[in-house]
Amino acid sequence: MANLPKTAKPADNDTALKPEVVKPKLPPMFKVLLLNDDYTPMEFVVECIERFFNKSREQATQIMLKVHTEGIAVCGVYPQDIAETKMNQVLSFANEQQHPLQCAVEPA
Ligand code: TYC
Repeated sequence: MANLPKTAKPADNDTALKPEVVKPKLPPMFKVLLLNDDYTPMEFVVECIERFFNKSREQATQIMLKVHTEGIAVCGVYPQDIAETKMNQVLSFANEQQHPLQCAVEPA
């Protein structure tokens, strides 16, 4: 800057050379929740969590017990389309087996 002649326009050069900052935009995330009820067997809930949320039997059991004792728990957090697909998979599977298990999606 100090050696530029008075007539030079350093701002033009600065703009041309400025490196572009690329900020990856992450999608909004959604929680998939399981709700407690008095009728769905614990084993069936564990099976759902293992199958649709890719959890180990131990993780699935902990999540099921959280729902059972606290009324609700998060099974996973995903972009909206994936969260809704998982919710629908749980609801279809529960319906097929005639269990009243409820599942919901909400913004994380
Ligand atoms: N409360 C159920 C029972 O005692 C078990 C259960 C757990 C049901 C989690 C739903 O999302 C649920 N059989």
